[in-house]
Amino acid sequence: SRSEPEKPYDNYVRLNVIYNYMDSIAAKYPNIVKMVTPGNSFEGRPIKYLKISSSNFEDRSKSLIFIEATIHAREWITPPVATYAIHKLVEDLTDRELLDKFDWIILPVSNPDGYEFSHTNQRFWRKTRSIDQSQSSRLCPGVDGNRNYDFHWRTVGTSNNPCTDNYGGSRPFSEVETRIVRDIIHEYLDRMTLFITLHSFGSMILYPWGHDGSLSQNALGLHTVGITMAEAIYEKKLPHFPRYAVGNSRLVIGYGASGAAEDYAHSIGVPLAYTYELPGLRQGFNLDPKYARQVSEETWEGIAAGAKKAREI
Ligand code: ING
Ligand code: ZN
Repeated sequence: SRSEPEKPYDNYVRLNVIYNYMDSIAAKYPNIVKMVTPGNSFEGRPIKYLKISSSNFEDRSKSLIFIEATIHAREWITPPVATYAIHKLVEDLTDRELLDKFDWIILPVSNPDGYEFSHTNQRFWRKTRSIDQSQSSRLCPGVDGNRNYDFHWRTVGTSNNPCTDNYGGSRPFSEVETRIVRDIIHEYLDRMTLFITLHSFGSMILYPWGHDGSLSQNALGLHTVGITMAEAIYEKKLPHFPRYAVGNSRLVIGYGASGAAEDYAHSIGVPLAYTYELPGLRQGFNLDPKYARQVSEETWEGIAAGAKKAREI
């Protein structure tokens, strides 16, 4: 007998396990789930996302939520959280309202090259694996995807030196991995109400503007929904997990950064755009995988509560 595919939200798993899970979901629920492969990474790995809708995704009638993860390779708790969201929406259905009221796009691994490299070569690799024309880039591959977006690009908390971890790239959107995320946001901008980019670590919910610490026109909405998300996580978290902090990215995390996904999405018109810094406890990027399921469950509670709150404001 064939065994069930391994669940990518109960442990840290390699890219093929995540993709096998997505493939199996798409094959099993063809009326709800569509697999999209918009392109390949720099090293030629497919980048895959799921479009999830209880009606017809293409009739564009519902507001849309976009969850993206693993632009930073070493942040291993982020693919479990993204794939668990797929599980809850498609397989579990206890939150049926969330499937009825929204369409969803879930992209669990936006940087597959870096993610695999963090398994095979360097555990704490952060960037993509691209090389550009410069000599130093050949010596030091990779661009920080969360500094590569075209919003105050390469001005704050970033570098023009390819040998640093926050290298912004040779130009905005130099990376195919960030162009793919950009293109999803643009394609569905007219109905995208909520964008969440998953990172670790720190137990924080961050919102624009990350480059200068100022607040956007929609700061009240961002804070209201952010607080709602954090409260829902609080209800579900384990006692020894820290309480989430909610606020402006630069103020809460303590450093400014330009060219981040959250700021770009908000700057072009996504009303609610967040960076989640998932818990690291004392272990940081190496959060014990025994907590993968717990973090996935509690974070889903935050996303679900935020989605419902977003409908009120
Ligand atoms: N943290 C984010 C980073 O890219 C961030 C934090 C996001 C700062 C957006 C400013 C704006 O540095 C991680 N863990 O990558
Ligand atoms: Zn990150």
